[in-house]
Amino acid sequence: MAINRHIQTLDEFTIQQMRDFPQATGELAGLLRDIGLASKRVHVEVNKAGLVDILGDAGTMNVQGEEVKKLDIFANNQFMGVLRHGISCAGIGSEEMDDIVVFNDEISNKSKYVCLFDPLDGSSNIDVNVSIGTIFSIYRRVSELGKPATQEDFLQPGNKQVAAGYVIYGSSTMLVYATHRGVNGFTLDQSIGEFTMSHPNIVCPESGKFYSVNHGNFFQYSDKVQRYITICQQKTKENGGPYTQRYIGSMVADVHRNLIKGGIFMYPGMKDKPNGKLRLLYECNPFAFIVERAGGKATDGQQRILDIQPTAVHQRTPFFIGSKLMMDELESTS
Ligand code: P6P
Repeated sequence: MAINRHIQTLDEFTIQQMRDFPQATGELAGLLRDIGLASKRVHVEVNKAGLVDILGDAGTMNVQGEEVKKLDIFANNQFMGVLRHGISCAGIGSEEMDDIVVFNDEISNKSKYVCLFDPLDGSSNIDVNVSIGTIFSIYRRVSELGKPATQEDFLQPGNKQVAAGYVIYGSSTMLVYATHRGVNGFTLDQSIGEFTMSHPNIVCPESGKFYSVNHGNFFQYSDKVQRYITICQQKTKENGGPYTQRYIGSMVADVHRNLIKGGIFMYPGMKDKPNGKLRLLYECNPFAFIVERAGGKATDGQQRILDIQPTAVHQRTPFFIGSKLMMDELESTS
């Protein structure tokens, strides 16, 4: 008997979402389609890294003072190109670009959304074949439609995000995105070149066994964070453990695992870097939006990530994210 197992593609899903909201204009569906297209192009390059001359440094430094890998630049150009020539985005901010880029053409100025990207997070892992990812954040503009987007469109708190997501280029390529309606995961089916629904209605387990942190910085962390890490190390069967320390050094891979299986990821502030390393707008806000939609929590150690009022595109923040009960235990650690 033929199995009529219709697997919904990303485009079919976003169109279905529109049917549920007759007032929807289709711009968000179009924006997600554009991001999916650029992600497929990045997937092709990432999966042949090593075969062609795209490994290694591009010989330039980004605004963070980090060596820029050639794939970083390629990925940034893919997202920039697709969105600039689409009809759903008025401008983008990116880890790879010093300032926001306002597309400022007649069609783009009428678009009601702006996007922020980390086009290829974890790029230091490219040369050693470790999973890397794209992270994106989508806001409705606060500036006047018909005119160019402004800085204020990009400096909104994370709780104003319309949608957020990531693509993980790993053993398979998956696109996960969240709206206020929930979190859904789509795996790239290379036989048809489409992202297809593989993880509907993702829920972050209330607790888990994974804790993710760079132990090399242990003595740079606050006493509270050190005490919580020690608590994790001392967990036994009797009190919800034993825990496993898993830290890939690629945030998309670490947070994705903890989202699916339960766990906590921490990039705390340190004595010499009180705001830590990770960027608020295009790394922490998108993941905080996704994990909260899935039932988890995300803070900077003091407040919800999503409530932080940004002041600069590339600002950093300490970052704690994961299963609700594990985050509660961290917060209650004295
Ligand atoms: P560290 C990758 O460079 C990244 O931005 C994140 O993907 C990752 O979680 C973090 O930095 C790793 O930083 O200092 O532990 O190597």
